[in-house]
Amino acid sequence: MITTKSKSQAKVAKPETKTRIHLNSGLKADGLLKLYYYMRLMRGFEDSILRLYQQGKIVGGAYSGNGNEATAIGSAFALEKDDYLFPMHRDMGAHFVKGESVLNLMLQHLARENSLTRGRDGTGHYSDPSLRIYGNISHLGAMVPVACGAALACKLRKEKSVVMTYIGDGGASVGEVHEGLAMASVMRLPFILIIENNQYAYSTPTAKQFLVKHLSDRAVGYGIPGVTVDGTDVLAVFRVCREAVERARKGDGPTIIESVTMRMHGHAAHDNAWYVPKKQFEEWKKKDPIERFEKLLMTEGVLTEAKKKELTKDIHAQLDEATNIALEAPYPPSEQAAEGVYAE
Ligand SMILES: Cc1ncc(C[n+]2csc(CCOP(=O)(O)OP(=O)(O)O)c2C)c(N)n1
Ligand SMILES: [Mg+2]
Repeated sequence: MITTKSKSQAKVAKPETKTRIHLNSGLKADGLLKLYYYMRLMRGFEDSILRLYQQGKIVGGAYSGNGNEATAIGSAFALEKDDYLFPMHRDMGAHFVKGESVLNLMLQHLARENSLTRGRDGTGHYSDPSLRIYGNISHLGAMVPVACGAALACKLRKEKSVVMTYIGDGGASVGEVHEGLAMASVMRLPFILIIENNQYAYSTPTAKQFLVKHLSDRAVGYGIPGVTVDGTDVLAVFRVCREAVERARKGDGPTIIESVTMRMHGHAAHDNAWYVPKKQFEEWKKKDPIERFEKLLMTEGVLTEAKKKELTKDIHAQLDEATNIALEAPYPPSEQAAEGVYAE
């Protein structure tokens, strides 16, 4: 399935409602339900974050990966426990898949003292080394060489782990992305780069960002495989990522995967995305990753209305509990504000 551009002309998935999700993922019912659960949890969590932001309980920014659930979940689901995940700001669900708790992520967003960054940050700039999650570096592109460095470490230590990271359609233009890929390819590092092409980089549409047909076409310049996948189809994303992970684990080097999605919200909560044509949102709404997958699971008899109700109740209970605990938790003492902010 994954081939270099010269051998295959992977098609960019257009937002058509007709596209059928493929079931041949090698996953059994429990795996399929897990994908669904994590996508629902991601959306539920981010909706909670946006509500808390509107209530003035979150300072700074509040980001959402609405529309990106299939990409974040399908990709991280292809990783094993000992693999490394370097997620970006649209990949909240990937943290959950890798084992992060709802409470830890809630504490982090509410900048509490007992959060992963001890209240120094209220968005995605956090890590949890115990789960091999290294959360995003704010400077777009900078994380790619860092993730490649982790992949080099895996290779030097003869570990069988692989490293997966993400970049946006806009971030993919940053020079460090090229530097990282140039190194990862020639050193055949166990590295997977997912380019999340969600049509916009803040207010800049992709037409003003690049001229290649598919961002995965760039792989040919590094001599590595590149594939474009429908980023609203969780099983398609999972399949291409699993293949890339297997290649990387075997020592065959990196893969670039372009996952085509739509950023269904503004850049962050402060942005109402006035610059996106309404029609574009309407077209992509028909391909909502969660609704598509839910429909498929219902048709295949994997999901029932009763099971959906039970799962919805469980997600709401988890979110309510985490929100209540986090809101009660203290902020860090102000006299410690400068501690742990700079490297020694
Ligand atoms: C080097 C750099 N330039 C600018 C920014 C400010 N910034 C943060 S996110 C963003 C848009 C990124 O767009 P894209 O890479 O397409 O990712 P998306 O937000 O669409 O997922 C910008 C300009 C930054 N963080 N780093
Ligand atoms: Mg983008």
